[in-house]
Amino acid sequence: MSQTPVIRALRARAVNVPIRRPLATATGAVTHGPLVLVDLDTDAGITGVGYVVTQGGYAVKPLALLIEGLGEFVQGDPLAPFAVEQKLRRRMTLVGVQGLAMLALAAIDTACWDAAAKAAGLPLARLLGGVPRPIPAYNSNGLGIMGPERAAAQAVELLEHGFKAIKVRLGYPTVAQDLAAVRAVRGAVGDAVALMSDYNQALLPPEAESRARALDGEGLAWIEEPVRFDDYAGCARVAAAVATPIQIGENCWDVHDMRKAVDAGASDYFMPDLGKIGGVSGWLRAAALAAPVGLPLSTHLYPEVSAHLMCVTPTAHWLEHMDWADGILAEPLEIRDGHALVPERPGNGMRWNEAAVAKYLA
Ligand code: SMN
Ligand code: MG
Repeated sequence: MSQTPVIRALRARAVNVPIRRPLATATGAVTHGPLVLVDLDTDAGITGVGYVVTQGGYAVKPLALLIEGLGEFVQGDPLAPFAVEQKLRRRMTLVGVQGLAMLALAAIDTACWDAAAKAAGLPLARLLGGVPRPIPAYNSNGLGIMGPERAAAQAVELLEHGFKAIKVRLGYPTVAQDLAAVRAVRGAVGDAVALMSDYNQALLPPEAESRARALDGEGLAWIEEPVRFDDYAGCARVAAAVATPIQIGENCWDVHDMRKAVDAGASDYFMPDLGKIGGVSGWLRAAALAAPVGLPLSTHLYPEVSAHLMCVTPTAHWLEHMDWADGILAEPLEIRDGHALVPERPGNGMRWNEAAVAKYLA
């Protein structure tokens, strides 16, 4: 039996990576990917990597400090992702395992699993017992709140790489404008393209219900986050009122929030965020919670690691493709015929483009 490597050191770097297609959502504009990159060194000469998204450049440096601070607790520990995760959770109990603290945990967890897969010489999907396969992906880049004309033009661009699914952001001042954006995009891409939509929590339940009813005949693949993410009863009300599936999940912290949403019948679909759900370990629990209730799971951001996880998710649905990390990756996730190709390299497949990282350091 080979020996389990030991964790030597954990380094975190804050970067702000310009994104190719800036995105205006109902809650604000995104121009840069605010990422914290983690490198976890072991005594076996293997380094595990992972990143988390902070959703704001102001948070990248504090989060990097938090990650390095937490990393000190696991220096000298065996490279055992579950044991590391449980130890850190216990240390964090009095802070609360959510917000930046949860993102820190997720970053370390992701890097641990990457190192473990590299130590086994297997891609993460195989280490977890799955088989890499092409994962159906939608192009979620761009298509912000930009008016019907610009949205229609950009929608056509987003069909690059054989994408057959895209997502339009809604939450315009009026329902008539929402409808105009949806119809303009649909007119530009045709009926064969799956069209997701996203309100980013912009509405109160009564307004959400009436807007969802107005959109119900538009053939949308789903309506995402019509109300604030943790108003599970309000969300269930919208879901009950319309035939179009309701999608939520990207803002739920940990599988505990997800469980509340599931118990409330809040949505037809669910999309955990790798960071907020608690990294690879958290995702595996989310997949286990979704399986017995047949809840289709899609991913949110983090397409590189999420693609591996979809290979071991019984109710795997859609992968969200966001290219925010492409600018700092030596080998960005490859998309072909609208599917993400899960790399066969050992680990999660990510390697930093160090020159680019140096350029975008916060
Ligand atoms: C989203 C989330 C975070 C940043 C930009 C956009 C959006 C999505 O809610 O689901 O892609
Ligand atoms: Mg969303």
